[in-house]
Amino acid sequence: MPLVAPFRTSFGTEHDRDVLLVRAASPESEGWGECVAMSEPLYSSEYVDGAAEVIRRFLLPEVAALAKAGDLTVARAEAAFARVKGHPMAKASVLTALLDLSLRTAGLSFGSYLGAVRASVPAGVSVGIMPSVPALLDAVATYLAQGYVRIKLKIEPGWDLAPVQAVRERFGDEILLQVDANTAYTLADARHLARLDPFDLLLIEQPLPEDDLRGHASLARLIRTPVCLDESITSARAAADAIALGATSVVNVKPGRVGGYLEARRVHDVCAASGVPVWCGGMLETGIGRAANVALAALPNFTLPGDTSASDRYFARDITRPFVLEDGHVAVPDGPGLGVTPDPDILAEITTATEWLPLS
Ligand code: SMG
Ligand code: MG
Repeated sequence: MPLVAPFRTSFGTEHDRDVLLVRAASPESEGWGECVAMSEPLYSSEYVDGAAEVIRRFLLPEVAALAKAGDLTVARAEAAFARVKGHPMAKASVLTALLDLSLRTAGLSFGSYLGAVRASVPAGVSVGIMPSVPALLDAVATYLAQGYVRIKLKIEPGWDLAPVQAVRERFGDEILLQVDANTAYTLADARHLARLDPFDLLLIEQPLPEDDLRGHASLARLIRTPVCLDESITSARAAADAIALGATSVVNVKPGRVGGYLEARRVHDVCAASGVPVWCGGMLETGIGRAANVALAALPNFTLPGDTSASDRYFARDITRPFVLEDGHVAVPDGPGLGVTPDPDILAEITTATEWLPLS
């Protein structure tokens, strides 16, 4: 799916989204899950073709074995998937399709199942690295005019202080502003990153490598901007460890990165128990992944606006009914399961390959 504009981060530029969808079908109903892996392993080690292979070869046989024994539930599938090391995004896509199927069958929405306490969630927007500061200011002005309640700037060495300063000067101290480095710095950059302190950012997201928890803990003591981990938070246990070490004081929850919505809720719970606020990250999802994210973002400890933007921030035409911004908020779907389904005509138009894997 072509993106409405290229999205540049410290690790690369996305021009379009190669989407892998999982559909689970039973005689009564169907369920959908979206795999958030990118085409290349640059955000994390997973990539979309690899995820398809893991699903086909290692995950679906586990689902088939459970189904054959008459034991198939989402919780049991999650437990069975634990035998397979890693590959959380592949696992999450299958588990989400199974969860959607079972919730649709039961007539229960994702939001009610997960424990949503809000009917809509405030929407932030993630703004990529731009060719120039004026181009960035134009983009931010457009998003603010649309009603986004929080701006996140992607940063990297050479594109950090100047864009942040320009946005603060142009739009003032009132706007909620944060930055995301996607692991582009090292602890040796601590003094440089401390120069962001005067700009009163909500947080700096994942400045250091994924496995550098100790570095993040040290950095957190050297800068005033709160450190928020994204890539490093691979499970509820990783979240608990990062909090205990002082490596993170805010957490970005991405269901794909932690292996699904059950684990994402555990991350939320662990953080809540430690008094650490969370927000919902984004992976340029279509309406399928977005529906589930928006439901998750309605849980009580999601106290900061997430990267849960409206469909038109990403795609000229989404595959589901579009998510729209109303007064800076996106509504949590309340129909059974995800509450949205892909439009068959749109799906047929953009589908490049389909594989049907019967379980028996
Ligand atoms: O879905 O709005 C979105 C994108 C939010 O910046 C975003 N995601 O590190 O948080 C992040 C990035 C990862 C994906 S970048 C292609
Ligand atoms: Mg991030």
